[in-house]
Amino acid sequence: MKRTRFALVSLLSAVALALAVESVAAQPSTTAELINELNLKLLYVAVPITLLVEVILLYTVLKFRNNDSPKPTRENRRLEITWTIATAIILLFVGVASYGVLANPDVTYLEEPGAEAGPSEGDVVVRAEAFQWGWEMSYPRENVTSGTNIVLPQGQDVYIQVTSRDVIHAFHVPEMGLKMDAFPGKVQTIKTTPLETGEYQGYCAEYCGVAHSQMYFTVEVVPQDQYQQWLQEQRQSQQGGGDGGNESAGGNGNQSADGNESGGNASASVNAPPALLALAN
Ligand SMILES: [Cu+2]
Repeated sequence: MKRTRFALVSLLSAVALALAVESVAAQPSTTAELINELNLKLLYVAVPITLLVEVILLYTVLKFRNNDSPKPTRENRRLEITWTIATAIILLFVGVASYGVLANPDVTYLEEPGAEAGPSEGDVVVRAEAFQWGWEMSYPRENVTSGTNIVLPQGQDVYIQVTSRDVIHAFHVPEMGLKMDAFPGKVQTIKTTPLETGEYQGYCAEYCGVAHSQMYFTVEVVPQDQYQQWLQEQRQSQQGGGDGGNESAGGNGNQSADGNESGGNASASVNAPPALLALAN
């Protein structure tokens, strides 16, 4: 009996330790930070439970391996109350920790009026429009399009409005913890704050036809001043065309070849051959 109680006490201590865990190493975005911290916390709870179960299992198998006439366990109210309470505490911790992350606007952003303040003056609004088979990224506030490349300033609140032109796609940037379905005729918003500069790979995460696997895009996080400079360059190079008429915003199979300084962008949108297009229709 003492042994069991000892095991339960160590389990509870491990859970308490998990609560005190310091934050994970630098994360690409606030969203990734929230998700990865929760993952680590849950791991701190799950590992001791797994070990406890495995140890009891091994002990039982070894100890009773030659026991042909086992005696049934007698009722032990104390033990039953202890493990009920321990389980309740663990589940409560998991529930509260998960809900805290799920309800955070950087993980689940709700656009209900009054529920959550929308993008303010200095925030970045990006529109990510998916189509068969590629992406058209644009900055509606700046009247700028950027092909399949998104450039974001570090440390600034970002709102990505995900939508689709045709079928259901999904916007997914695993490293930054961003994922959202892209529905035709519906705009769903992701809110996040990029924390680390760098280039992050994104892709379509909803099977949408023959060239689905080529629906790549990149998210480039740069310092604020570099972002402003990039924006300025885009505005200047796209001035002539105005809304929608510029060279990087063609309809089907656009190439986004507007030699911007982010160069080496290997993920140009898909130029689907006519045969593939015919297949899909
Ligand atoms: Cu797709």
